Amino acid sequence: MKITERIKKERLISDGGFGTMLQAAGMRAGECSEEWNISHPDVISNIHKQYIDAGSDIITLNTFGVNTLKYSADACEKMIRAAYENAKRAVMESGREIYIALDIGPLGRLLAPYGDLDFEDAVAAFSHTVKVGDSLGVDFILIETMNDTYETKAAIVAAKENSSLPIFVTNVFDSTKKQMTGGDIGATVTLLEGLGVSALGMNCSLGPVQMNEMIDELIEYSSTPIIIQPNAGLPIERDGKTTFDIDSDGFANEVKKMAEKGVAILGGCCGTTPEYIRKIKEITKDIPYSYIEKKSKTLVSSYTHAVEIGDAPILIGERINPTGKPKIKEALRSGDMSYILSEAIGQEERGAHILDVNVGLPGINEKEMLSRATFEIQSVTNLPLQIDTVNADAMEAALRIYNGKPLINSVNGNYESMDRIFPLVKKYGGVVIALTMDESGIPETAQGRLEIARRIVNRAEEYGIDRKDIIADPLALTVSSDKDSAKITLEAIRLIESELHIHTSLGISNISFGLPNRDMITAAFYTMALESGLDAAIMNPYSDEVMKAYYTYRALTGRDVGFSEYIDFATKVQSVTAVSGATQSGVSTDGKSRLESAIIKGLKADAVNAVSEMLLNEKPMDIINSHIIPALNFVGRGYEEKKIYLPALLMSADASCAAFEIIKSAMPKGSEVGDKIVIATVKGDIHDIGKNIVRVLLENFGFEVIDLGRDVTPERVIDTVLESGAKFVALSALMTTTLPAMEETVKLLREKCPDTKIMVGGAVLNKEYSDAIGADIYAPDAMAAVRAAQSVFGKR
Ligand code: THG
Repeated sequence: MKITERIKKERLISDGGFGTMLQAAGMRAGECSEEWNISHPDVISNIHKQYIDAGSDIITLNTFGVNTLKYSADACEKMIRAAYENAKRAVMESGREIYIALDIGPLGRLLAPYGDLDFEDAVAAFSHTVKVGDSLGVDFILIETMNDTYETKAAIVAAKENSSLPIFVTNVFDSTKKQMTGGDIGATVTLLEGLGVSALGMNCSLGPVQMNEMIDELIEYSSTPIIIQPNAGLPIERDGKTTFDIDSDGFANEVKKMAEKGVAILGGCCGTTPEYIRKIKEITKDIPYSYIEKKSKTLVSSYTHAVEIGDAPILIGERINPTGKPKIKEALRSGDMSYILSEAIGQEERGAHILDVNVGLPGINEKEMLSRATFEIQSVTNLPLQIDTVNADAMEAALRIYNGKPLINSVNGNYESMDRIFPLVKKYGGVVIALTMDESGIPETAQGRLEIARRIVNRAEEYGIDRKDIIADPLALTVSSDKDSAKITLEAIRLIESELHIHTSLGISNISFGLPNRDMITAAFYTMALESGLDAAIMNPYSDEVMKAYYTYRALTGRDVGFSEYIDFATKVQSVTAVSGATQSGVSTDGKSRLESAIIKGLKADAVNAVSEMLLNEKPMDIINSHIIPALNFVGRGYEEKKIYLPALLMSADASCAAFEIIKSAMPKGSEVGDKIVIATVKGDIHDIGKNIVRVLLENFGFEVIDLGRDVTPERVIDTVLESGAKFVALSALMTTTLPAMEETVKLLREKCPDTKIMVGGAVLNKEYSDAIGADIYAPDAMAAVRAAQSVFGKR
């Protein structure tokens, strides 16, 4: 039976930590574990066998780290083939129905714009692994230990394009319930369900106790079966060895609660041996199982969070649209993104929840421009986007690189439109706005518009698209040419919601076209529409009248507890004269604060322009000290307070770096001497994302960083420290298997360079471990690393 059918009927048990077993079998730190598929086939096969004997229904190929960014395509293929042969042998010997998962882990590099790996290059690397796995006959694809939603999307797209196997995805959350690049549980579930995975959940990094605290939230969002594979608790250091703090009985007791909550697949990650699997099999065997309940929330997402449509009124900012806006037209024609990016930020600051992105203009390449705009806008704002185009190629390009589940504007009741757009929705995920019009135009009656909405919902269902992912837009048309148009549109809103039980949107600005003082009519219409049940308005967030209607409606309908939002807005509106346009509300035109705000907002081009102007009458060092450093500190503080996420921190670093380059060329040579820091990912570890992030930030805070890269021997670290005279060393490790190499490096440093400060960090480390191996400083994240360096060098 297919695994997707099995998990409808019963809970399954997966295997435990493979690295743990390999280490026990004698693999040394730093060895390529997948190479063992070829050099030690019996060892690998025997590990699978032990898990099967312990009760695993699922075993995972030893292919976690195999990808074409690390090894040649040929070497990858050989390792995957050997992994499959080893697993197949264990399955044949067992005589049981065991599912074999092709295991895909992270590539070990960060995607652009935060890192340097292009989205399509990531897709290509994953595609190779998928093709090989698919040809061998695995039962499903397990994309695991993912900590960046964008990379996860690349892996899923690769899987869908090269195979029709079920896709399961597990993610790594930290103790604040976020992925490394900021995605929370809602964003994760929304993205993954949009892409149509068959199971989703979490693994690694945390133990079962911490994961149990997150499972309720996972289940609240998910209609997809949940898979959980915790570590055997948190890592501890004992006699030079890494162990974990929960034994098999403690583990099983926690996992039991997960089974009771309805988790479909249970297993383990680092530190969990066949003993752990045996215990969870035993303890869960009599717990009744039922398939996860279907949820009906309409959700879109950005890389950080999900936005629900259908609960509170939603504001969709309409300003990134060239219609009637000469400035945007000019920006699009010249390819200058900075104006568009400031419009994105300005609308976010004004309170928009979602941003519409429309760059259609005669004479420009819309496909290229829309995907570029989508990519750049999602790098400077946390808001979900609404991709708005009638060009299907442009739509596909933008949906592909969008980091989340977008709104799609739009389909209509014409079959040609639906048959073009729905396959894209199915492939990339999205909530679609359904315009109630077709080849014959817009029906004059509300009933006519309802019938088109019904047709669209039915057609979507044929494509496997749920009605919760369709939002009907019965079209607001200007009242200036038809006195009944507002009335009919509002009636259509009511009719559609009561008959079809789907949510609605309207472009409310349309209603006032051709009339004086448009905002007056638009705002009144908006209130009427809300009262008729409108869920989302495409609107101008700079319109005080419309924003007043929004806050007032929330207050009067009991949504604004304590009237706090109303009071906040009302007092602001009183003291500010009309705000119109991003130049006033977004980026200040004043030279000084312009650089600071450009860096804070991560606007690179703006930062470069600002700094070039400033250099005409300010000293380079003054610009650094009075503008760049304060801006970076501001962002750094926001990150520490969890108001800003890692990608935004890196965008700011990037903007400041660009500004810094300009300043450097204007500075007298040799006038600046940085404090030196040697940084390395330890021997055996090829995951250097964390290390790269720390390097970028340290450089941006003015330190001179000597980056030794990844898989660095202790000897090389020592030699570099001695040669350079650096007094500070930063070491990172991501895998438990390389922790011994970190300890060795620390030991050797202590011996040969006793006056050097040693800082350590990485996903598997914690303070206790850092103390146990004798490091001076444990940095839980990149900003903490900067703060530590500042305090060591007396810069704080
Ligand atoms: N439904 C859906 N999508 C839509 C609409 C809708 N997209 C387009 C439009 N209607 C909503 N977006 C806009 C964008 C701009 C304006 C109005 C609606 C607008 N522009 C002014 C003009 O044309 O004169 C210029 C405004 C200015 O610069 O201040 O009003 O109904 N699904």
